[in-house]
Amino acid sequence: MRIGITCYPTYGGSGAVATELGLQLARRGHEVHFISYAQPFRLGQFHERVFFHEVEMDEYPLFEHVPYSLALAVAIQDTAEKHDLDVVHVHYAIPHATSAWIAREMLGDAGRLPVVTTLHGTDITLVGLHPSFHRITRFSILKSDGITAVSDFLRDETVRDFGVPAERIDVIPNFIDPEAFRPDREPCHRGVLAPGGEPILMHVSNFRPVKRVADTVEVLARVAEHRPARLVLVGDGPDRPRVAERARELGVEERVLFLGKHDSVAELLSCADVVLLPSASESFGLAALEAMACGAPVVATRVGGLPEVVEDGATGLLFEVGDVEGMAQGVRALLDDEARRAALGRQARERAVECFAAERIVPRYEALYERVIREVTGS
Ligand code: GMT
Repeated sequence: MRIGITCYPTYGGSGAVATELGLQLARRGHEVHFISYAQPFRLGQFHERVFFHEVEMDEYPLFEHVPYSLALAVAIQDTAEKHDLDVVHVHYAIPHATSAWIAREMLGDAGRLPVVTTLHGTDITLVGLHPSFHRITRFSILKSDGITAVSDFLRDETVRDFGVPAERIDVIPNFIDPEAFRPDREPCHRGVLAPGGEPILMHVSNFRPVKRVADTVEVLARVAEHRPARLVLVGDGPDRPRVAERARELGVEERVLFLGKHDSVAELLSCADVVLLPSASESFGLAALEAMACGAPVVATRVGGLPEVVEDGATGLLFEVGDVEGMAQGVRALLDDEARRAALGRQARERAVECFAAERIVPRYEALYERVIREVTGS
């Protein structure tokens, strides 16, 4: 099939998932056309069947904000016509599902273009609830020929808050490439990340308020009262200054390493002894799955879709949002009992491979594309 994919190219789970999906589809023989305002951040490698189409936009003095949704709609229509796309798969409903609907309307019945929308998280649980977006998000989701959500939690939120019938939503979880994310990734950076050989706590995110990154520093400070430990923070975003300030206030800035944004998080996650994900909300928590695939137990919050990824007591530990004392005690218990920590790490790897490997999940997207193409075009 010839598949168009639209996503946010910036650092975040939805862009990572969309990019990996495109690469996996290309490896399985499909032709993949990414359509976005910039090259997706994980699309570094060349692949003979992967193409990137940049959305062209013109600044004009009259515009306070360039109407990206319209430019994207035209780019989708152009790419669909020039490359005879069989289906367009958009990730994150706002504004991608709307742009895809406009493109399909402009193509008319002759070029009837099936559209699949994947809901990722805050398009439903936060941004989409805003009065400026709610009605058009609902409209655009319902106009999609196929709808997926990355967790049962997110499907249920979509049913409750947007009135989308449950039977229209396929739950297809996020996935990982178990060869890319694995415990023995080389080169190993432990010597750099923890020169004194201390255990490594790690967190990966875009440092937005919903991630509660400062809680990772609170956990580290409590653990460090009893034993050596380092906290490696991967990523960057609006909360980074506040996190650095909290580390200074708690007197642990020497134990906290800010690494900034990295595309190769797999090499880093495979150095972690425990990965922390204390989010206030997560529809899935791709970072938790990537950590599990790298053999790291995950200490996270019992919110959203995270309990569908992290099995409490088996592949990690789950706590209420803000329970930094509980998380610190959980981390200490794991670090004080290496056999148990390693066992949870092995079980985390097993669950990641058995339940969330690309070879299990990607065929579900292929089957969905084939279904909507049959339903829409009759062929
Ligand atoms: O929803 C967002 O904030 C954006 C998105 C992203 O691009 O990071 O995150 C969501 O999609 C990820 C991939 O499906 C999920 O793993 C994240 O849990 C989800 N974020 C939230 O629900 C806050």
